[in-house]
Amino acid sequence: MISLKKTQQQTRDLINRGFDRHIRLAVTGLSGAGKTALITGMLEQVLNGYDAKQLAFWQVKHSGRLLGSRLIENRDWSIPRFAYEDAVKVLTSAQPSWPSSTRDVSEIRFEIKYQPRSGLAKHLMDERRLVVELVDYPGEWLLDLPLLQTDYGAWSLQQNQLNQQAERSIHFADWYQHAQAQLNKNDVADATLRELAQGYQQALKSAQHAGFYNLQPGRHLLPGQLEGAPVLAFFPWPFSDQRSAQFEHLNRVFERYKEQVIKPFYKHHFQGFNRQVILVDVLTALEQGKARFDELIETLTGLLNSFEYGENALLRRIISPAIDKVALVASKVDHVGPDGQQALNQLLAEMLRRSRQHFQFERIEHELFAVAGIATSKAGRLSDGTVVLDGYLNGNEKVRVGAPFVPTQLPSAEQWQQGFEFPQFVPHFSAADSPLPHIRLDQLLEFLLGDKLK
Ligand SMILES: Nc1nc2c(ncn2[C@@H]2O[C@H](COP(=O)(O)OP(=O)(O)OP(=O)(O)O)[C@@H](O)[C@H]2O)c(=O)[nH]1
Ligand SMILES: [Mg+2]
Repeated sequence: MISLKKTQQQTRDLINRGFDRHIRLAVTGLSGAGKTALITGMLEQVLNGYDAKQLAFWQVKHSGRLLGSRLIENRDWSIPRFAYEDAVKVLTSAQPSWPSSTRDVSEIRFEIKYQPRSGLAKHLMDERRLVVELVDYPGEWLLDLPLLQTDYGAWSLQQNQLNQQAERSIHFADWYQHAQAQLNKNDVADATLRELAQGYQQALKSAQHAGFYNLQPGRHLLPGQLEGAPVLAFFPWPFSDQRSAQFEHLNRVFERYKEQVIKPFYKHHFQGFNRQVILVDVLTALEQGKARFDELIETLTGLLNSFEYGENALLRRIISPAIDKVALVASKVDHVGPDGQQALNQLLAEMLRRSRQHFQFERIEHELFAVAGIATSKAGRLSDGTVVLDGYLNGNEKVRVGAPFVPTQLPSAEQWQQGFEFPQFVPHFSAADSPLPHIRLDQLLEFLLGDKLK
């Protein structure tokens, strides 16, 4: 005889399964935007955020319905697991530092057990589960996405124009001169093409070092396992006249790069993601000055354009994503005070105006946030009303600085002339500080996961 208890358990399992939810979240951002730190911070809060006050805006936590969270095994065992524990270890070691720049793709999954807020489900069972998957990857590789929408000829013309711009040309002028001289010769050996590709790679690296953002192809900057592979042996055709055998050859390499490198990457790692964080380091771009700041806006707009969330979108054809929510996030906001964070929100809205119009049109829910995945400073107000930030610069040197100014709109010529500078606080934690402090991750979690935790 089947016991009543067993029947109840089976019913509960069935309902649980029926109600199980799944979110695959892509954290998207250029190199250095703060993806790895954000993922680490989110895991810190989800897994160890004991204090509901610290997570006041994450409703499931604040209302006491969160039963627990834990890491679970990845679906695909051939993909490295995101090194969460290592990240926390370096942040809280005797000489804390940031996790290093990401060299390869990794994934991590966690599940959240919670009590439903109300309604039918509450009577039928005690708990539900939400599984969340996060993907981390080197930001450089994101830069290849727009290549899918172009061909070699058009891409070359576009890159040539870009590389002639005043501040960029410093890094590319020598290469163009050399490339034109070499390609004008009658016989161009394969070795010459390889050498020119390497030269272009060096020019891109030098531009990256100088703070430029629009750097394609991304695998030139971080080839990973493709170091030295023939599929990377291309560069923009440096003449406006595109009729030549070499052009045709490079055209074929370019198409192979799209087919064999870019598409598989997005197919494997961005498949089935349904929510997206677009992370932007606005503060560093402000520090870098107008030319780089404008380039960041152009690069992001181009990128978001190729993500095209609507019907005929390119990525829909390749990986069929069904994105229903996008968080537009300014990162590292612990370098400024609360007013500055507010301003950053508005500034980011301006920077992404064209993309936001697109989201609006496609009816994709999107919201702006200013967050710090890991907060290295504490804001305070002095008796005279001055807002200050306390933190550490260069290891053990504790400092207090006035909260810096952040423009709410695209800066004026005068503001660019004055320039921007923000304090570079460093992590100063110990293991006892876990869960590490954050700024507004609870609001971000609520936006990204809240509707699935009701
Ligand atoms: N103060 C502060 N600095 C941050 C924060 N997040 C990132 N940073 C800084 O920005 C750097 C880059 O952050 P990452 O998280 O490695 O950036 P990423 O997007 O993963 O970069 P790639 O792996 O190179 O694509 C870190 O080394 C820190 O110096 C933050 O929340 N607060
Ligand atoms: Mg990273």
